[in-house]
Parts: sequence; C-alpha cells; structure tokens
Amino acid sequence: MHPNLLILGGTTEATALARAVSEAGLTGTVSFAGRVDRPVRQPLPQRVGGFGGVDGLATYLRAHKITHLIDATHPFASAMSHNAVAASAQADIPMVALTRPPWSAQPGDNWTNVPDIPAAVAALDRPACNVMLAVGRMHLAEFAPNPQHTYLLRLVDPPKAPLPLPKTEIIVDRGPFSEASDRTLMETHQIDLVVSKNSGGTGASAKLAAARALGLPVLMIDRPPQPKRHELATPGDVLTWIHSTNLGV
Ligand code: 3Y8
Ligand code: NAP
Repeated sequence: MHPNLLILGGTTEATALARAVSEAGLTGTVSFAGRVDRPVRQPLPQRVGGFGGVDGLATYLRAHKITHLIDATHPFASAMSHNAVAASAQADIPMVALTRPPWSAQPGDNWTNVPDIPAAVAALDRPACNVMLAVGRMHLAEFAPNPQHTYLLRLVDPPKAPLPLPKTEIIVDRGPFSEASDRTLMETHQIDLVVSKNSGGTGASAKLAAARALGLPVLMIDRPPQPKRHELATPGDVLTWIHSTNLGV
C-alpha cells in the first residue's frame, strides 16, 4: 500500500520532515491550525484549519485514506497532541510524534524554571522592569495582572486587537532568530528579564544565548504534559518507521 501521510506541522522539524518526505517521493499533506496570516511555504501540499476535535480528525484520517499520522507540532500544542493520539486510535491509523528535547540551562545561564504560564505570571509580581515576553500572542491576556512592567512583545503578525498590557513595544517578526539580533534587541530595549517557553529546537533558542551573553535572568516555562505516545527525534527515524509500519509491502 502506498503511504499517504498527514503531518501535523507548524515547527522547524515538521518542515524538515516535509522536505524529506517530498525528496523520498512519498505522498503527504502538512496541516496548519491557521494561527498566522501566512504559514511558511511547505515542500508538500498543505491544509489550514482545525479538524473539529478528535472525531473530526478521525473522520479526516478515514476520508482521506491517511495511512500514517505524524504529530510534528510544537511541544506547547498539547491539545492537538492529545487529539492526535485519540483520533489515531479511533481510526486505527499508526501514529508517531516527531519532537525535540527541551532546553536545559548551561553554565552562565541564570534561569528560574516555572511549571506553567500561571506560575510565570505569579513570578512577575515584582517591581516594574523591562520584560522581553517572547511567548507569542495567544496567552498574552494571562499576563495582564502585572501591568507595571514594560513588555517587549515579538509577534508573528501585527496585532489585530488592543493588547491586554498597557506598556508594550511590539516587534513583528517570525523565527528562526539569531543571537546577534536578539542581543541587539535586548540591549536597545534595556531588557531586565526574558520570559520564554521551553520549546526546544533551534528556532527560538537565540534569545537564550543572547540572555546568557548579557547576563540576563530568564523565566523558563516548562512544557505542558503530553500524552503517552511513540516519539522519534529525526525525519530519518520517521521515514524508517513509515517503511516498517507500511503493511502489505
Ligand atoms: C502557525 C507557521 C518552520 C516553523 C518555524 C519552532 C521554530 C520559528 C520560534 C520568540 C519565540 C513562539 C511562536 C515561535 C517559533 C518556529 C517555527 C516557531 C515562538 C510559526 C507558524 C505558526 C506559528 C504559530 C505561533 C503561535 C506562537 C508560536 C510565535 C509558519 C511561524 C512564541 C512559540 O500569533 C499567533 O497566533 C502565534 C501563535 C502558536 C505561540 C503563541 O502562543 O502565540 N507559534 N508559528 C502554525 C499553525 O497555524 O498551525 O508560518 O511556519 C512557526 C514557527 N514558529 O517551518 O520553520 O519550530 O518552534 N512560534 C515559542 O516557542 O515560544 C517565537 O519570539 O522568541
Ligand atoms: P493547540 O492549543 O494544541 O490546539 C488547539 C486546536 O487547534 C486543536 O485542537 C486543533 O483544532 C487546532 N490545531 C492545532 N494544531 C493544528 C494543526 N497543525 N493542524 C490543524 N489544526 C490544528 O495548538 P496551538 O498551541 O494553538 O498551536 C497551533 C499550531 O501552531 C500548531 O501547528 C503548532 O505546531 C504551531 N506552533 C505552536 C506553538 C506554541 O507555542 N503553541 C509554537 C510554534 C508553533 P481542532 O480541535 O478543531 O482540530
């Protein structure tokens, strides 16, 4: 049976996998939620938008005769990852996650680890300072209880609605970022503290290297819990898994 893959994307690893799948001459589709105006062009056909929960994804898998589901979403996309595990079981389709390890503090780092966004908000209950809040757009409202700070926000698209924070500087940019540009950004805005998700990977790590170089403290938000699932680390591992689970060949 010829493999027909669905890759749940939105990460550097998903794009690398799509390229490897395309170069291997396999059929696949990359899926985006539709969070940003212009998702990066993919080397495979792509679809945009939610599936409609677990049942919606299971229906999509069957209707499109998907043979393998690869969850290459971001470590903080935990609802999607939970749905992927449930829908693949419901549709009886093999599923694997392509993921990357979390970052860990290195010599010279000054990190405070917090378990989740509410704990990061609690840790910001302190005298006003300049905070680089590099966690995107979707959870900004949760940071409203600390209006005393001046926030440097980096957003993929220009804000379409008023922001829930009174003192902000907006940078519209998408990763991957470089240490030099992040260091200049922090110096220009006299940043005192960096708030980061522990996303792992290479696309967002520049701000950590810049913070280390400048001796700045980092508030590091741990990943949300993920469901139990088969996890792989590289596109090559995924291609091997596809061939080993491609029944009837
Ligand atoms: C829509 C699709 C690729 C993928 C590139 C990676 C790296 C660059 C760094 C900072 C941190 C942040 C954010 C970030 C990075 C990669 C990767 C990554 C962080 C795009 C993309 C989509 C999104 C969604 C977006 C979220 C936001 C998070 C910005 C494409 C560009 C902060 C996560 O405005 C919004 O609604 C933005 C929403 C989810 C988190 C949030 O809560 O706001 N990603 N990011 C995907 C979809 O629609 O399904 O255009 O490529 C992808 C990438 N962003 O192929 O090269 O692999 O992680 N993305 C974080 O890590 O903290 C920026 O500023 O330092
Ligand atoms: P989430 O909270 O886990 O998912 C919420 C809902 O969004 C899902 O239930 C699903 O809707 C839809 N969805 C999520 N990812 C999708 C995908 N790849 N294709 C189709 N529908 C998707 O997800 P999120 O944190 O908002 O992340 C959304 C996307 O941005 C993902 O592709 C993720 O890889 C990417 N991203 C997220 C972050 C981050 O920090 N969260 C960082 C970088 C990239 P239905 O239930 O209707 O199917």
